[in-house]
Amino acid sequence: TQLPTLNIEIENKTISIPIRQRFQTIMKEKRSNLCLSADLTNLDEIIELSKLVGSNICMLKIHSDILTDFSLDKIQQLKDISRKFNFLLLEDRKFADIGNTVKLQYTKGLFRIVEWADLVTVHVLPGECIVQGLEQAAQSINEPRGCLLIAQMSSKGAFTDNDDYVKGVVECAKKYSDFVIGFISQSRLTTTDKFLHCTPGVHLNNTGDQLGQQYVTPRQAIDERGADILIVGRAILDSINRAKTAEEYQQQGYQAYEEIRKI
Ligand code: 5IU
Repeated sequence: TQLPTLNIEIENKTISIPIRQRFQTIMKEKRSNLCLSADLTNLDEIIELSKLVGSNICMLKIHSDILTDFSLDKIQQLKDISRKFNFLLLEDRKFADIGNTVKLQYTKGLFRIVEWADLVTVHVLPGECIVQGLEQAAQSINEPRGCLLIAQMSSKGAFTDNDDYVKGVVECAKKYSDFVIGFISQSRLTTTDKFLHCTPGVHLNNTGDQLGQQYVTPRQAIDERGADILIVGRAILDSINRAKTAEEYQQQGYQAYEEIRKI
């Protein structure tokens, strides 16, 4: 079954764009490979922040389960802003259960993630059934949906540092490549450009935090860790001028991306 595409009107013509292509178009048009990780607990604040940095980012990542003021109305507002500024919304849900359960977690409960998140993150620990469950659920929505498979993690001592595990994740991505548009990774996993490699653990001034996070610079993330997309949280959130810092990460990130990936 074919996943739905987003219909966009350009010069009175309706053009259908699948999510992978849409992501790549956004990156090129906005000259941005920056994903802001808005790990904030207030959705009103995220909404304000998304207007401030909307033109600098290609994606906004949130954790809806840390929000103290979540409502479907407010998340719709965020979705509208993401359309206006042309960035994707990623719910960093890190699904990790059996197919039937993730289907419910994706569509039901307070958050009804499938209704607003363009993309979600997924652990492949349960096997390919997790992707099957999510893909099935996504077909109930008449908008393009996709996911990023967590292949590797940035934290110290991560059990994803295992070649067989990572190989299995890549195989799964290839098998479900309509719905899986890329990875959360710490190295280049495929030779084709089909899968977007999104890399967290990026900071210009720090090397880590007190809880196992490990940082590299934007250039290192692209050059040494094989990143296409830089996922940046506290480097921007904790800075004195979030807008200016976001612009710096956008510029440095995209310049390194163009040079290193030769796009
Ligand atoms: N994140 C990581 N590392 C990972 C994965 C996800 O840091 O391996 I998978 C998330 C956690 C947080 C964001 O939401 O990316 C990074 O935030 P900071 O840039 O503030 O460390």
